[in-house]
Amino acid sequence: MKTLFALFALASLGTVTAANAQQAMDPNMPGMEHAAQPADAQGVGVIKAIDTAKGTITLQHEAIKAIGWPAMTMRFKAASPELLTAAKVGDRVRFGLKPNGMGGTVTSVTPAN
Ligand SMILES: [Cu+2]
Repeated sequence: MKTLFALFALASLGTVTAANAQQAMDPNMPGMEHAAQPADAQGVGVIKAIDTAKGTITLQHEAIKAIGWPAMTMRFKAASPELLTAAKVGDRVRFGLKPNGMGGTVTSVTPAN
């Protein structure tokens, strides 16, 4: 009887361990999903164009090391229309960016030196 109990205990222990391991590697876990989401990045660049009709801002930005982007000029979507009136073409700005593949959405624009 003692042996049977020991075997049972061992078997349940093995089951629990296997379940934990599986859960830890499940990418659909809420915690993992959050971790996989790209965080906002910060960039610095000069505004080359603003299109209030399309809601876009073109920035000649410096390299953004946090997300591995080299320096380049590109057009971004603006998160809100207010961002497009916060600065003007030719201004050097610090901007918040929600990257999405090779593009992204600018979430903030503040003057930079
Ligand atoms: Cu770019």
